[in-house]
Amino acid sequence: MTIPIKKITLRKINMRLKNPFTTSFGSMQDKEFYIIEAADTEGNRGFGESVAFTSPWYTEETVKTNLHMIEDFLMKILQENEITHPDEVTELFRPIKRNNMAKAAVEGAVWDLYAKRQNISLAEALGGVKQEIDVGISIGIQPTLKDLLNSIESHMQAGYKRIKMKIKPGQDIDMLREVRKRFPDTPIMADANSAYDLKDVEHLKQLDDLHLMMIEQPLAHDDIVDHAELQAVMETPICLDESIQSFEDARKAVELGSCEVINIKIGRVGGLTEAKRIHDYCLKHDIAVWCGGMLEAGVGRAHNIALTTLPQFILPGDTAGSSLYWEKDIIQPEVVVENGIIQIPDKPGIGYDLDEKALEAFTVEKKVFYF
Ligand code: OSB
Ligand code: MG
Repeated sequence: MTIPIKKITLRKINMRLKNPFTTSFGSMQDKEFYIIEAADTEGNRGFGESVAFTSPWYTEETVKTNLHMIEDFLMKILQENEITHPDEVTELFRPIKRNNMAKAAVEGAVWDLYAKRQNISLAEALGGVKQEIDVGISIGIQPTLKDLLNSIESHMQAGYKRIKMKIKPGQDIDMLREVRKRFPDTPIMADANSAYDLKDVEHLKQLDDLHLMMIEQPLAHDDIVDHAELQAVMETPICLDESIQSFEDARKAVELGSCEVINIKIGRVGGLTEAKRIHDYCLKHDIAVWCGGMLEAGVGRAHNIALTTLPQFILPGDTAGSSLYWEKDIIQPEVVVENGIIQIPDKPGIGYDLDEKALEAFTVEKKVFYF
C-alpha cells in the first residue's frame, strides 16, 4: 500500500554539547542539524535526523550540503514518486551520487513513518531481534593524561561496556600504554579518524602489545587498499569507519581483507536500508559490526538504537545516553543507559516521543514541502 505522504517539514536545530568533542581534526561543541518530519494523510509523523557537521572534516558532507541536496533534489524525487516501502527510497535516490547523510536523514523519516503506519517498532520493522543492547562510550582527545584516566574511570564505573579513545600522531602509543597500565582488563579501542598513513606501519604495530579490541580507521578516509596491507601485518583488528560509504565498499573491503570489524553509521552509508544490507553481508561473512555515532540528538540516537537490535551488532556501539551529550534532549523519555545497557522501547516507530517544546526551543529555521 502506498505511503500517503502529505508534507515534509525541515527544522534546522541548534544544540550545544555539554562538553566540546575533540578529534584528530579539532574540537566541536555547537551542533547544527536538520530534523526531518514526514507526515501522512492520517496523522502519523515519522522523524529523521541529519548527521553532517558544519565543516567537512569527517567526510565531505556539511549541514549546508545536506540542505542543498534535500531541498533541491531529494524532495522533488519523493514528491514525484509513490512509495510503498522505505527500501524504495534508497532506489529512488540512487541517481543522486553519494551525499549519503542527506539521503539518510530523509529516508530515516520515511522508515519511522512506515513503522508507525504498521503499528510496529522501527526495530521490528528492520528485523531486529534484541530487547536490549550493549553500549560503549567514545571519549574525545583530552587535555591531559590525567583527564583521560579520570574520564575512563568514571565511564567504567557507570557501567559502559567498552571505552573508545581518539588518538592522533603524538598522542597515541605512550598514552595508550599508560591507559593499559591503569586499566589492564578494560575493553579499550582507539579511533584515529584517518590520521596515519602507510609510513606509520612500524609505529602502529606497537599497538599489538596493548591487546586493544580494535583500531578504527587508522589510514586515509577513502582507502581500502592500504588498510589491507596494514591488517596483514598487524594483529590488532582494524575497524573501518570513514572508508565504508556503501554496501559495495563493505563488500570490497571484506574481500580485500582490509578490516575485521565494520562500524556502521546510518548517515555515512545513506540510510537504514543500506545499513541493513551491510549488516546482512557481514553476518554472512562473519565480520563483526557495531553502530557508530555522530554525536546525535535523540532522533538520530533512536534510529541507531533500533538498528543495533539486528543480530550481527555483536560489539557495543557508540550510542551512549542522552545526558552524556545534552543538558536537554529533544525526545521523551531521553535515552537512558543503565549498567551499559539500553532497553529497546516497544512503542511504534523510533519508540521515543518528540519533546515538542524542546524541539521548538532549539529550532532556528523551518521549511515545509507539500505533496
Ligand atoms: O569517528 O566515530 C567517529 C564523533 C564525530 C565524528 C566521528 C566520530 C565520532 C565519535 C563519537 O567517535 C561518536 C558519538 O559518541 O556519537
Ligand atoms: Mg570513527
